[in-house]
Amino acid sequence: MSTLQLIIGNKNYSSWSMRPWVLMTQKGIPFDEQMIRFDGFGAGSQFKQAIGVFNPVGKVPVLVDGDLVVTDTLAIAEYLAERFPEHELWPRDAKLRAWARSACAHMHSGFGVLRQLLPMNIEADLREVGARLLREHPELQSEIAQVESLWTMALNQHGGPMLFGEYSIVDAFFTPVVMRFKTYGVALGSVATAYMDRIAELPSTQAWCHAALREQDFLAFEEPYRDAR
Ligand SMILES: N[C@@H](CCC(=O)N[C@@H](CS)C(=O)NCC(=O)O)C(=O)O
Repeated sequence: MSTLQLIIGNKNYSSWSMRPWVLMTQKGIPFDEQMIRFDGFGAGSQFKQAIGVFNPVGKVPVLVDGDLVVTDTLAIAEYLAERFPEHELWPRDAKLRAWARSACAHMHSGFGVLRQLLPMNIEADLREVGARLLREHPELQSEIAQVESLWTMALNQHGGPMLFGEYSIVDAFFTPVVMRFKTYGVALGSVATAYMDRIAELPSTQAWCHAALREQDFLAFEEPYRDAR
């Protein structure tokens, strides 16, 4: 059996790459990582040239399993869940699994304002920017409230410690949101805050964040709010 290869972007910035990376790391699924540094998303960028070999859509993450190439986080998560049933990447209970899938699907296709206005930037402290954005954008407030009520309902109804019991794909999907809320100083109620802390303290999250902090890149096209580090 060949070793899985996960192709990712910069750890400080690439929220989509973070999801399968923390999932596989947290669940003990071995893989080799290949990082393609972001230098721009234009057709002529080295990033697009390099990722284009694997993914015609030109995005990370990409999972390579022998001669099989799987693109897109949701498809990667589903592939891993099928390939490693013993790791229980989805909740075992059918109802919880359905709810976890709903939350992931919504994360994948929704929360557009949050994703646009609060891009992931693990290294940065943007609490003042966050406070201003919250004042200026009621639609951002409303998406944050939706995330919080999704987390709180799941945690209150299903007992934690993670959203639907044990750590599963859905927790990996919300990990970059936790990172964003910390960077932009988004304050939530006690149940959601405790969940954020549990996610931030996981070995997988810590390992990714330590590597992100070691990166030296300042990518202006990923930095709407800063001129330098
Ligand atoms: N729907 C995709 C989104 C992936 C995505 O947008 N990745 C970003 C990096 S975090 C990317 O590669 N962007 C390049 C571009 O937008 O051209 C997924 O779930 O994997």
